[in-house]
Amino acid sequence: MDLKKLAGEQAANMVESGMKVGLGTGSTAYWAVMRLGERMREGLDIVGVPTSEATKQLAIKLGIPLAELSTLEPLDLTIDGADEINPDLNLIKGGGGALFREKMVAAASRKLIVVADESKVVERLGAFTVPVEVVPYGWESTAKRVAAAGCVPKLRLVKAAAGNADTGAGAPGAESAFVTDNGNYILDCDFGLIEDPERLEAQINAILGVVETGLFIGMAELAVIAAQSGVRTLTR
Ligand code: ABF
Repeated sequence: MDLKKLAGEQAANMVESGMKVGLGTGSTAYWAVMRLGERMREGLDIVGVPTSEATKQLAIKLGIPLAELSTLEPLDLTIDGADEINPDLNLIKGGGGALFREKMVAAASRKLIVVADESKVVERLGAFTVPVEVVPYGWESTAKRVAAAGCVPKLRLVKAAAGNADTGAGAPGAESAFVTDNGNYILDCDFGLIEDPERLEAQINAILGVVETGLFIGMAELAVIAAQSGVRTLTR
């Protein structure tokens, strides 16, 4: 049984015609968007705001009408994934690199519904490193300031699919910095298990050069969690 599919589709079935919906990113939110596309073919009438270029392309392929966040907010609800979910429904997100737009869309939504398989549910956040989006200019200096907050920051890299035949730059498999949809870098920061996620989120966000963190505090209203035993919902 595909637990991500189960969770994503269950959340998509909560959407009603006339709603303005934030469309999440990642392999679980993927199934929610796919189900919304299917429900549209059955007559569901919604408008969506994607949380990433990847989700935008998926929504266009499915024929889900899209609008700019600023013209549509407040949204009725957003359905999105997470990397970790604690008992207060505080989250670590951004493993897919979409944390900034995900947080912008979630903040503009009346309700954030998180979809995940049971492996994402934890007692304390932090086994998954905290993604921190930073401006490329002076990122090494920003990384030092973030490190001073008590972590080991690592620049997220991607492997070049193939070298650039014209310039010869970057042999196949060469690594370069991952660049977000917003043209920024990501530092993956290992803080260990986090005692006070709310305090840490504020502390990191105050650091010069930091754009946003993957700590989502007090934003999720509901989590749809799929396990082999079935689907359950968690509330704050
Ligand atoms: C996205 O979904 C990200 O914020 C998060 O990293 C990811 C969760 O991964 P997946 O649903 O693919 O397991 O929202």
